[in-house]
Amino acid sequence: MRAQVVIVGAGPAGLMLARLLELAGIDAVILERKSADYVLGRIRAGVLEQGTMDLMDRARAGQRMHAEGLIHQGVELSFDGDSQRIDFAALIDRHVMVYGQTEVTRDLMAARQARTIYEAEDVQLHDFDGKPFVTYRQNGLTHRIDCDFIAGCDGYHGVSRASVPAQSLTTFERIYPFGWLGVLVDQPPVAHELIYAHHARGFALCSQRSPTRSRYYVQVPADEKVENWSDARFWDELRIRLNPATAEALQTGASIEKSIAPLRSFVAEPLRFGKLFLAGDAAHIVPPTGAKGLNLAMSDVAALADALIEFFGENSAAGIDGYSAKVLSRIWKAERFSWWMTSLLHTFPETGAFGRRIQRAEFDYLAGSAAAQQSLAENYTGLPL
Ligand code: RFL
Ligand code: PHB
Repeated sequence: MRAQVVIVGAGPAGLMLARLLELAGIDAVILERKSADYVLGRIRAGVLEQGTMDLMDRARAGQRMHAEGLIHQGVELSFDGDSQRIDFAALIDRHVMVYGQTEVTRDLMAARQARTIYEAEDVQLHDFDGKPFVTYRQNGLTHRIDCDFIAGCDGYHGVSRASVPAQSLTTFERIYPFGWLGVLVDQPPVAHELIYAHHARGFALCSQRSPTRSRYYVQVPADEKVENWSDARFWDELRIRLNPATAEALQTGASIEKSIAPLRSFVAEPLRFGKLFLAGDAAHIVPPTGAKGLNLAMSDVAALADALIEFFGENSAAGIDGYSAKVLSRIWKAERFSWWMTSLLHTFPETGAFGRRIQRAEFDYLAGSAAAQQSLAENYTGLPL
């Protein structure tokens, strides 16, 4: 088999890239290790930046998002019970949309015309410095696809970044000593907007998926086990960390999903190795506090799609040559913002009394400064692509 581009991974990055290439008449094949149902079963991000919404429209997959997504004009931050709303609309005339990653994935899968090869085992990348090809196994048979380029959109644990010789790659990493325990529940959200809360016992987040489905998180130690958390224990802990009026209004119920995600900051450099490109979580990880992971994956593949379209359409390598430097400059800004939001809102075992006073001062500065709020709003709603 032959394709112009082989995309490894059918997460949001791989599916969006495939769709943008398909609309430009470029023949791309996706190889995905899991089944389509498995990919759709992952509960992850929930907030879309304007640039991601625009990209869904460009992919002609935005119809349901516009009908069902919830536009949010701001978020609430709370610190030891004191609240501050950050009004995106008034500060910078922008907004975000609450629409789950699962729905984005479903819409992109539905829009795609060409075939995605699911349950492709043992994907291997070959000769990406010369004449690239990819092999995989399915039903006991090994298949080979020759191609012009390979796009590694296979997430943090994928094969693409792991195929690059160690001496060609520099990585930067910060592992946080905590994770997020998340619960999905079929109850109306406690508030119209998201609430990010700092409490002496740790961070909490009130998010949502729809007017009848909510997503809540609490910070837990990195080695915590989900089995230790009954629904009752989760709701009790969440209530403690919210301010009293919010805790009172919280509507609880049986969880329909409960899991712990570790928090990590990670960047690989560069993001091009001959005919291989990395994009999305394969290239970088942010802690979820800034709601940037999915959005960064989308902005990477928007740039990569444009570079490949320029290469095939105009026979110009300028776009692919510039890809790595271009996206890394935006990636590092999102890394900074996610690290900053995480630092402000979580409790750190090593921080001590001095560190908590600094966090409090940061919150008070934010509450009293339109400039500081504007900076948060600008980053949260998404820096220009
Ligand atoms: P994905 O979504 O991980 O998709 C990668 C795909 O590649 C497949 N794959 C392979 N396929 C073939 N061969 C191999 N060897 C392969 N290895 C892997 C995988 O099965 C998968 O289908 O990466 P992508 O497309 O770059 O998208 C990135 C986003 O998914 C990610 O940034 C966000 O979901 C991050 N994230 C969150 N972001 C937020 O903004 N808010 C959140 O609340 C939030 N929660 C999360 C998250 C990420 C999590 N991970 C990665 C464990 C919660 C979790 C648990
Ligand atoms: C979510 O709804 O899952 C969510 C929202 C905002 C975040 C992280 C996760 O910052």
